[in-house]
Amino acid sequence: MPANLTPEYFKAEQWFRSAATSDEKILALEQMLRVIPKHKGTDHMRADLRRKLSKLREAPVKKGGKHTDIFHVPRGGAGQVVLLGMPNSGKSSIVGAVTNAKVSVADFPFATHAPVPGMVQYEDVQIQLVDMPPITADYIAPGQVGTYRNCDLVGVVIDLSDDVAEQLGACLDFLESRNLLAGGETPAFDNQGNVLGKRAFCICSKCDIARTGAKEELEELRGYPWELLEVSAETGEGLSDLGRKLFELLNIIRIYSKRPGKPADMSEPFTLPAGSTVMDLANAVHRQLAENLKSARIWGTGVYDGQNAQRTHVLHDKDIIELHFS
Ligand SMILES: Nc1nc2c(ncn2[C@@H]2O[C@H](COP(=O)(O)OP(=O)(O)OP(=O)(O)O)[C@@H](O)[C@H]2O)c(=O)[nH]1
Ligand SMILES: [Mg+2]
Repeated sequence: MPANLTPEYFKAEQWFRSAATSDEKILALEQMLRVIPKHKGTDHMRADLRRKLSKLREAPVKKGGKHTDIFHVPRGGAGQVVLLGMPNSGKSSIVGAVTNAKVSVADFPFATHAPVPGMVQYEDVQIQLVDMPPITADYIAPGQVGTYRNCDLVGVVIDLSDDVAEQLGACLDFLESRNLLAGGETPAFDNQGNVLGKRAFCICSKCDIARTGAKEELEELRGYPWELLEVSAETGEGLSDLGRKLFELLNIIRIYSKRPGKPADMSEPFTLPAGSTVMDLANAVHRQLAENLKSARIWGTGVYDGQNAQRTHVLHDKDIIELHFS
Protein backbone atom coordinates (compact mmCIF):
# COMPACT_ATOMS: atom_id res chain seq x y z
CA MET A 1 0.00 0.00 0.00
CA PRO A 2 1.49 3.44 -0.90
CA ALA A 3 2.50 5.64 2.02
CA ASN A 4 1.23 8.88 0.40
CA LEU A 5 3.61 11.02 2.39
CA THR A 6 2.85 14.75 2.51
CA PRO A 7 5.16 17.78 1.94
CA GLU A 8 4.79 18.47 5.68
CA TYR A 9 6.25 15.05 6.39
CA PHE A 10 9.18 15.58 4.01
CA LYS A 11 9.94 18.89 5.72
CA ALA A 12 10.02 17.18 9.11
CA GLU A 13 12.29 14.49 7.62
CA GLN A 14 14.64 17.19 6.29
CA TRP A 15 14.67 18.72 9.78
CA PHE A 16 15.61 15.31 11.22
CA ARG A 17 18.48 14.97 8.76
CA SER A 18 19.88 18.42 9.54
CA ALA A 19 19.54 18.00 13.32
CA ALA A 20 22.91 17.84 15.03
CA THR A 21 21.84 17.15 18.61
CA SER A 22 19.75 14.39 20.18
CA ASP A 23 17.26 16.92 21.55
CA GLU A 24 16.72 18.36 18.08
CA LYS A 25 16.41 14.85 16.58
CA ILE A 26 13.77 13.98 19.18
CA LEU A 27 11.77 17.12 18.31
CA ALA A 28 12.01 16.31 14.60
CA LEU A 29 10.93 12.68 15.10
CA GLU A 30 7.98 13.81 17.22
CA GLN A 31 6.98 16.14 14.40
CA MET A 32 7.36 13.33 11.82
CA LEU A 33 5.07 11.16 13.93
CA ARG A 34 2.57 13.98 14.31
CA VAL A 35 2.26 14.67 10.58
CA ILE A 36 2.75 11.23 8.99
CA PRO A 37 -0.51 9.99 7.41
CA LYS A 38 -1.96 7.32 9.65
CA HIS A 39 -3.05 4.25 7.67
CA LYS A 40 -1.95 0.68 6.92
CA GLY A 41 0.64 1.83 4.35
CA THR A 42 2.64 3.72 6.99
CA ASP A 43 2.43 1.12 9.81
CA HIS A 44 6.04 0.03 9.39
CA MET A 45 7.36 3.55 9.05
CA ARG A 46 5.56 4.68 12.19
CA ALA A 47 6.87 1.73 14.15
CA ASP A 48 10.36 2.53 12.93
CA LEU A 49 10.02 6.20 13.94
CA ARG A 50 8.79 5.20 17.40
CA ARG A 51 11.74 2.82 17.75
CA LYS A 52 14.21 5.57 16.83
CA LEU A 53 12.48 7.96 19.21
CA SER A 54 12.62 5.67 22.22
CA LYS A 55 16.25 4.82 21.47
CA LEU A 56 17.15 8.51 21.46
CA ARG A 57 15.15 9.21 24.60
CA GLU A 58 16.87 6.38 26.43
CA ALA A 59 20.39 7.16 25.22
CA PRO A 60 22.59 8.34 28.09
CA VAL A 61 23.71 11.97 27.85
CA LYS A 62 27.35 11.96 26.74
CA LYS A 63 29.67 13.79 29.09
CA GLY A 64 33.16 15.20 28.53
CA GLY A 65 34.92 14.82 25.20
CA LYS A 66 36.43 17.58 23.12
CA HIS A 67 33.55 18.20 20.74
CA THR A 68 32.51 21.86 20.68
CA ASP A 69 29.32 22.93 19.03
CA ILE A 70 30.09 26.05 16.96
CA PHE A 71 26.39 26.85 16.88
CA HIS A 72 26.18 27.15 20.64
CA VAL A 73 26.44 30.88 21.37
CA PRO A 74 26.76 31.65 25.10
CA ARG A 75 24.29 34.32 26.10
CA GLY A 76 25.35 37.82 26.97
CA GLY A 77 23.59 41.08 27.77
CA ALA A 78 19.89 41.58 28.35
CA GLY A 79 18.70 39.31 25.54
CA GLN A 80 19.92 37.36 22.53
CA VAL A 81 18.72 38.23 19.03
CA VAL A 82 19.81 35.95 16.17
CA LEU A 83 19.71 36.98 12.51
CA LEU A 84 18.30 34.71 9.82
CA GLY A 85 18.52 35.26 6.09
CA MET A 86 19.63 34.08 2.69
CA PRO A 87 23.20 34.54 1.37
CA ASN A 88 24.25 38.17 0.72
CA SER A 89 21.13 39.58 2.38
CA GLY A 90 23.28 41.92 4.50
CA LYS A 91 23.33 40.19 7.91
CA SER A 92 27.04 40.65 8.55
CA SER A 93 26.94 44.27 7.38
CA ILE A 94 24.21 45.02 9.94
CA VAL A 95 26.04 43.32 12.84
CA GLY A 96 29.28 45.04 11.76
CA ALA A 97 27.58 48.45 11.68
CA VAL A 98 25.89 48.35 15.09
CA THR A 99 28.39 46.31 17.18
CA ASN A 100 32.16 45.94 17.54
CA ALA A 101 32.07 42.32 16.34
CA LYS A 102 34.57 41.27 13.68
CA VAL A 103 32.30 40.10 10.88
CA SER A 104 33.12 39.11 7.28
CA VAL A 105 31.27 41.16 4.72
CA ALA A 106 31.68 40.10 1.10
CA ASP A 107 29.87 40.32 -2.21
CA PHE A 108 29.92 36.54 -2.57
CA PRO A 109 27.56 34.15 -0.75
CA PHE A 110 28.43 32.11 2.37
CA ALA A 111 31.10 34.59 3.55
CA THR A 112 29.94 33.83 7.11
CA HIS A 113 30.27 30.21 8.22
CA ALA A 114 29.86 30.38 12.00
CA PRO A 115 27.82 32.55 14.37
CA VAL A 116 29.46 35.86 15.35
CA PRO A 117 27.96 37.59 18.39
CA GLY A 118 28.22 41.34 19.04
CA MET A 119 26.72 43.76 21.57
CA VAL A 120 24.30 46.54 20.64
CA GLN A 121 24.15 49.41 23.13
CA TYR A 122 20.68 50.81 23.80
CA GLU A 123 20.76 53.57 26.42
CA ASP A 124 22.13 51.73 29.49
CA VAL A 125 21.55 48.13 28.33
CA GLN A 126 23.48 45.85 26.04
CA ILE A 127 21.68 43.43 23.76
CA GLN A 128 23.42 40.56 22.01
CA LEU A 129 23.01 40.47 18.23
CA VAL A 130 24.29 37.34 16.49
CA ASP A 131 25.42 37.22 12.85
CA MET A 132 24.77 33.80 11.28
CA PRO A 133 25.71 31.76 8.23
CA PRO A 134 22.99 32.00 5.61
CA ILE A 135 20.26 29.50 4.90
CA THR A 136 18.93 28.56 1.48
CA ALA A 137 15.86 26.58 0.46
CA ASP A 138 18.15 23.54 -0.03
CA TYR A 139 20.88 23.93 2.53
CA ILE A 140 21.05 24.52 6.25
CA ALA A 141 24.22 23.68 8.14
CA PRO A 142 23.73 20.78 10.59
CA GLY A 143 23.28 22.21 14.07
CA GLN A 144 22.38 25.69 12.87
CA VAL A 145 18.84 25.32 14.16
CA GLY A 146 20.28 25.04 17.70
CA THR A 147 21.26 28.72 17.73
CA TYR A 148 17.70 29.75 16.89
CA ARG A 149 16.28 27.27 19.39
CA ASN A 150 18.15 29.00 22.22
CA CYS A 151 17.64 32.67 21.34
CA ASP A 152 15.06 35.18 22.57
CA LEU A 153 14.17 36.78 19.26
CA VAL A 154 14.79 36.03 15.57
CA GLY A 155 15.63 38.92 13.23
CA VAL A 156 14.63 37.84 9.71
CA VAL A 157 16.80 39.80 7.26
CA ILE A 158 15.19 40.41 3.87
CA ASP A 159 17.22 42.20 1.17
CA LEU A 160 14.88 44.77 -0.41
CA SER A 161 16.98 44.91 -3.58
CA ASP A 162 16.34 41.22 -4.29
CA ASP A 163 13.39 38.81 -4.63
CA VAL A 164 11.53 39.28 -1.31
CA ALA A 165 9.04 36.45 -1.90
CA GLU A 166 11.83 33.91 -2.39
CA GLN A 167 13.72 35.10 0.72
CA LEU A 168 10.64 35.20 2.92
CA GLY A 169 9.59 31.76 1.64
CA ALA A 170 12.95 30.20 2.54
CA CYS A 171 13.02 31.82 6.01
CA LEU A 172 9.43 30.92 6.85
CA ASP A 173 9.94 27.39 5.61
CA PHE A 174 12.98 26.98 7.84
CA LEU A 175 11.24 28.43 10.92
CA GLU A 176 7.87 26.77 10.45
CA SER A 177 9.12 23.32 9.50
CA ARG A 178 11.18 23.22 12.72
CA ASN A 179 8.37 24.60 14.87
CA LEU A 180 10.55 27.54 15.80
CA LEU A 181 7.90 30.24 15.57
CA ALA A 182 5.58 31.41 18.30
CA GLY A 183 2.06 31.20 16.95
CA GLY A 184 2.87 28.29 14.61
CA GLU A 185 0.18 25.67 14.09
CA THR A 186 1.91 22.75 15.78
CA PRO A 187 4.11 24.28 18.48
CA ALA A 188 6.91 22.11 19.85
CA PHE A 189 7.44 21.65 23.58
CA ASP A 190 10.56 20.98 25.60
CA ASN A 191 10.62 18.14 28.14
CA GLN A 192 9.27 20.49 30.84
CA GLY A 193 6.28 21.24 28.64
CA ASN A 194 7.30 24.81 27.76
CA VAL A 195 6.32 26.03 24.29
CA LEU A 196 9.44 26.47 22.18
CA GLY A 197 8.21 29.06 19.69
CA LYS A 198 10.22 32.25 19.20
CA ARG A 199 9.07 35.74 18.41
CA ALA A 200 10.45 37.25 15.24
CA PHE A 201 10.59 40.50 13.32
CA CYS A 202 11.82 41.60 9.94
CA ILE A 203 14.87 43.70 9.16
CA CYS A 204 14.47 45.03 5.62
CA SER A 205 18.07 45.52 4.50
CA LYS A 206 19.67 47.55 1.69
CA CYS A 207 16.88 50.15 1.71
CA ASP A 208 19.27 52.49 -0.16
CA ILE A 209 18.93 50.29 -3.26
CA ALA A 210 15.43 48.87 -2.62
CA ARG A 211 13.34 47.73 -5.58
CA THR A 212 10.21 49.85 -5.96
CA GLY A 213 7.34 48.18 -4.09
CA ALA A 214 9.55 45.58 -2.38
CA LYS A 215 8.61 46.63 1.17
CA GLU A 216 4.88 46.72 0.33
CA GLU A 217 5.18 43.26 -1.22
CA LEU A 218 6.83 41.99 1.97
CA GLU A 219 4.15 43.59 4.16
CA GLU A 220 1.52 41.76 2.19
CA LEU A 221 3.30 38.39 2.16
CA ARG A 222 4.70 38.16 5.69
CA GLY A 223 1.75 36.16 7.10
CA TYR A 224 2.70 36.98 10.71
CA PRO A 225 2.23 40.32 12.46
CA TRP A 226 5.98 40.93 12.30
CA GLU A 227 7.25 44.46 12.62
CA LEU A 228 9.36 45.66 9.72
CA LEU A 229 12.40 47.87 10.21
CA GLU A 230 14.04 49.35 7.11
CA VAL A 231 17.81 49.75 7.34
CA SER A 232 20.83 50.42 5.19
CA ALA A 233 24.30 49.44 6.32
CA GLU A 234 25.57 51.59 3.46
CA THR A 235 23.98 54.93 4.47
CA GLY A 236 23.24 54.11 8.14
CA GLU A 237 19.50 54.72 7.68
CA GLY A 238 17.36 53.00 10.34
CA LEU A 239 20.33 51.62 12.27
CA SER A 240 20.02 54.08 15.14
CA ASP A 241 16.50 52.71 15.74
CA LEU A 242 17.64 49.10 15.88
CA GLY A 243 18.69 49.09 19.58
CA ARG A 244 15.39 50.58 20.72
CA LYS A 245 13.44 48.17 18.51
CA LEU A 246 15.32 45.16 19.92
CA PHE A 247 14.72 46.41 23.46
CA GLU A 248 10.97 46.79 22.83
CA LEU A 249 10.63 43.44 21.07
CA LEU A 250 12.54 41.60 23.79
CA ASN A 251 9.82 42.84 26.14
CA ILE A 252 12.14 43.52 29.04
CA ILE A 253 12.32 46.17 31.76
CA ARG A 254 15.22 47.82 33.59
CA ILE A 255 15.23 48.02 37.36
CA TYR A 256 17.78 49.97 39.41
CA SER A 257 18.65 48.73 42.86
CA LYS A 258 19.16 51.02 45.82
CA ARG A 259 20.68 50.39 49.23
CA PRO A 260 18.95 51.88 52.27
CA GLY A 261 20.21 55.42 52.86
CA LYS A 262 22.32 55.40 49.65
CA PRO A 263 21.56 56.81 46.19
CA ALA A 264 20.38 54.28 43.60
CA ASP A 265 22.97 52.55 41.42
CA MET A 266 21.97 53.97 38.04
CA SER A 267 24.98 52.52 36.19
CA GLU A 268 23.93 48.91 35.78
CA PRO A 269 20.24 48.03 35.75
CA PHE A 270 18.89 44.55 36.31
CA THR A 271 16.93 43.47 33.25
CA LEU A 272 13.85 41.32 33.77
CA PRO A 273 10.95 40.12 31.59
CA ALA A 274 8.09 42.65 31.48
CA GLY A 275 5.51 41.75 34.13
CA SER A 276 8.16 40.78 36.70
CA THR A 277 7.42 41.43 40.38
CA VAL A 278 9.38 42.63 43.40
CA MET A 279 10.01 38.97 44.27
CA ASP A 280 11.41 38.28 40.78
CA LEU A 281 13.84 41.13 41.31
CA ALA A 282 14.83 39.75 44.72
CA ASN A 283 15.57 36.41 43.02
CA ALA A 284 17.65 38.16 40.37
CA VAL A 285 19.60 40.10 42.99
CA HIS A 286 20.30 37.13 45.24
CA ARG A 287 18.59 33.79 44.79
CA GLN A 288 19.54 32.49 48.25
CA LEU A 289 18.51 35.66 50.08
CA ALA A 290 15.24 36.15 48.16
CA GLU A 291 13.18 34.06 50.61
CA ASN A 292 14.33 36.39 53.40
CA LEU A 293 12.90 39.46 51.69
CA LYS A 294 11.25 41.47 54.47
CA SER A 295 10.08 44.58 52.68
CA ALA A 296 10.71 46.74 49.63
CA ARG A 297 10.42 50.43 48.82
CA ILE A 298 9.85 51.70 45.33
CA TRP A 299 10.33 54.89 43.30
CA GLY A 300 8.89 54.92 39.80
CA THR A 301 5.72 54.42 37.77
CA GLY A 302 2.32 54.54 39.48
CA VAL A 303 3.66 54.87 43.03
CA TYR A 304 4.63 57.72 45.31
CA ASP A 305 8.34 58.05 46.08
CA GLY A 306 9.54 55.51 48.59
CA GLN A 307 6.21 53.66 48.76
CA ASN A 308 6.27 50.24 50.41
CA ALA A 309 5.75 47.51 47.81
CA GLN A 310 4.39 43.99 48.24
CA ARG A 311 6.33 40.99 46.92
CA THR A 312 3.71 40.64 44.17
CA HIS A 313 3.91 44.29 43.04
CA VAL A 314 4.44 44.39 39.26
CA LEU A 315 7.47 46.46 38.27
CA HIS A 316 7.82 48.94 35.40
CA ASP A 317 10.76 49.95 33.23
CA LYS A 318 13.17 52.25 35.14
CA ASP A 319 11.66 51.66 38.60
CA ILE A 320 14.11 52.04 41.51
CA ILE A 321 13.79 49.44 44.27
CA GLU A 322 15.23 49.23 47.75
CA LEU A 323 15.16 45.68 49.07
CA HIS A 324 15.30 44.88 52.80
CA PHE A 325 16.30 41.35 53.77
CA SER A 326 15.92 39.93 57.28
N1 LIG B 1 23.95 48.99 -1.19
C1 LIG B 1 24.03 48.25 -0.10
N2 LIG B 1 24.80 47.15 -0.09
C2 LIG B 1 24.86 46.41 1.05
C3 LIG B 1 24.12 46.78 2.21
N3 LIG B 1 24.36 45.84 3.16
C4 LIG B 1 25.20 44.95 2.62
N4 LIG B 1 25.51 45.28 1.35
C5 LIG B 1 26.39 44.54 0.44
O1 LIG B 1 25.83 43.25 0.22
C6 LIG B 1 26.85 42.24 0.15
C7 LIG B 1 26.57 41.15 1.15
O2 LIG B 1 26.63 41.68 2.44
P1 LIG B 1 26.90 40.76 3.73
O3 LIG B 1 26.68 41.61 4.93
O4 LIG B 1 28.20 40.06 3.62
O5 LIG B 1 25.71 39.70 3.57
P2 LIG B 1 25.42 38.38 4.45
O6 LIG B 1 23.95 38.28 4.59
O7 LIG B 1 26.20 38.44 5.71
O8 LIG B 1 25.97 37.26 3.52
P3 LIG B 1 26.33 35.71 3.94
O9 LIG B 1 27.46 35.76 4.91
O10 LIG B 1 26.66 35.05 2.66
O11 LIG B 1 25.11 35.15 4.53
C8 LIG B 1 28.18 42.99 0.40
O12 LIG B 1 28.78 43.27 -0.85
C9 LIG B 1 27.75 44.28 1.09
O13 LIG B 1 28.65 45.35 0.87
C10 LIG B 1 23.32 47.96 2.17
O14 LIG B 1 22.65 48.35 3.12
N5 LIG B 1 23.30 48.64 0.98
MG1 LIG C 1 27.59 37.10 6.43
